[in-house]
Amino acid sequence: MNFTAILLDISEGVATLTLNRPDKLNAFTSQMHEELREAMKRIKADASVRALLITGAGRGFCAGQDLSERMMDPGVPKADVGDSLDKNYNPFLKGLRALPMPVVCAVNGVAAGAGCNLALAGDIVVAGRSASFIQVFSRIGLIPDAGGTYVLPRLVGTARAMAAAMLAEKVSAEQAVEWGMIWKCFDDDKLAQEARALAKQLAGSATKAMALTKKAIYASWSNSFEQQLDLERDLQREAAASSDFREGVAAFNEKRPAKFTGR
Ligand code: T3D
Repeated sequence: MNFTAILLDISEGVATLTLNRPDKLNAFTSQMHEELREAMKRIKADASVRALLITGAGRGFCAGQDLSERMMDPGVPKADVGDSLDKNYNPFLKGLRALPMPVVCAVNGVAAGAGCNLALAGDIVVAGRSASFIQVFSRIGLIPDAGGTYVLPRLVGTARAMAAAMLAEKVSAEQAVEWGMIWKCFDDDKLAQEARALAKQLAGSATKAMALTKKAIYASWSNSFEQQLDLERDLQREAAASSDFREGVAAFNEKRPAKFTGR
């Protein structure tokens, strides 16, 4: 499959997935979803990939579902948006959560609707200073989807999540950092370079430990303290069985930088 609605580049251990419909602020179409499915297959199958970077082409990150695919022309059966979530958005978001490597989202402009919640699905989210986040759904009579009602209150608390969802006000990148919704923001002209450097740093880290860290931290959202301690014990056993653990300890004792291989 040739990609047009997205771009996929794999180099230096980093897969960079760029949403590529800049004239429509990278709104999701069925074709884009099809290409994203294929891209995720390729990323998972490529053992050289140790970090995923997601960004948008042009002035936006992603404006959510392309609403021209949801025109309600008389006589045309209504799209079943539940089916669209089941078939497109939810598997993609579950795939990102389960991906055994860090996912960095570099939000280069407006992130609205499902585009906002895709941005928040990154394990580490960075943004350009002029970027913004909008839970735009209420403006068109929908509820936040693509994980928004799960992730947002956990990141920023119920009060902010509820107001963001009901009022659909723009949250600036700086405000998002202040709220703990994202990790950092950078000057717009530095974002691509900073995000790439971050993804490369992660790609050179102990990938197994990264994958297990993300598993543990997300599991903590629904675990008790006791369950979480048990999970840490189990996952730490797995991490300690990796050659990267041996390398990390050897490098420390030999006073040299570790050379992690991701195994
Ligand atoms: O249906 C299902 O499958 C269920 C899943 C739903 C998930 C969802 O994401 S629902 C939410 C859908 N998204 C929206 O409602 C956002 C609509 N867009 C906007 O509100 C604004 O565009 C923004 C606030 C994001 C940005 O505003 P602004 O002023 O910076 O840009 P603009 O001029 O509105 O947009 C630029 C172009 O992109 C424009 O096209 P044109 O006129 O130049 O040819 C605009 O129509 C197009 N565009 C932006 N968002 C969408 C879009 N076209 C189609 N669908 C969009 N979502």
